[in-house]
Amino acid sequence: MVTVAAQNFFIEAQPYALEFDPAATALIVIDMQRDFVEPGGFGEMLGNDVSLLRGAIAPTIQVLKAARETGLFVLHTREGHVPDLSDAPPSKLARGKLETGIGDEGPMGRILVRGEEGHDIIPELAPIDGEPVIDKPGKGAFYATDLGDILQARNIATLIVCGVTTEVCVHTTVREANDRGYECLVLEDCVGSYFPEFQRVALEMIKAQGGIFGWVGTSSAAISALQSAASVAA
Ligand code: C5J
Repeated sequence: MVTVAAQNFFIEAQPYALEFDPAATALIVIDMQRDFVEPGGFGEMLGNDVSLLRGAIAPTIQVLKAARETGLFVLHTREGHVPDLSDAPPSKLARGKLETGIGDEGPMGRILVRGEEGHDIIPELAPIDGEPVIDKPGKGAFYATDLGDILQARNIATLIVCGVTTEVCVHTTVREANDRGYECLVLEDCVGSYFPEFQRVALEMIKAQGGIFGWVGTSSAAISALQSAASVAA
């Protein structure tokens, strides 16, 4: 791993290239949990085809590798609740009138409950030592978490965002981050939705109107920018 220098680089993106300082940039991987990506979890209980999310895994592995090699700060999030569900609003528990819903026993343990198998990040994208894992009860990663404090302590200004689902937890987090002054780049092939139309429109919404709440790019553009930063720092 190299130590990143305080110097600016560009990532090709839409609506225009995003200037970033690797020392002030973090990669955040949102909710790549078994509950969303594997059969038998929350995603499937909602009636979704979870295989639709799996396309985001391979490019995210490559982005994670490049980020780690560049010395970028990497964080992960997980959506879930404490075992007594006291951090889950009754409205969330009731939503969908599910036969098997949040807190109920499923094939990977209790659905969306911390400490259960389904709540784990998938092994392909497992965090390594030093990478914070933010446990969040909501869709946004800033709500009821210490994410804001962690980012501030490191003077982070830019977030590169991967994860699921594009129109729910990725969107909510990016909107929260944008309102707090962060510049967010969402990597289109590293985010996934159960609904192809939502994927397309959610990405359009981010970059529309001059980048109303962020940028959209690709894993290959991000990796090549990170590699340039790593080669300068080496
Ligand atoms: C959802 C998420 N879709 N991580 N959560 O309920 O997007």
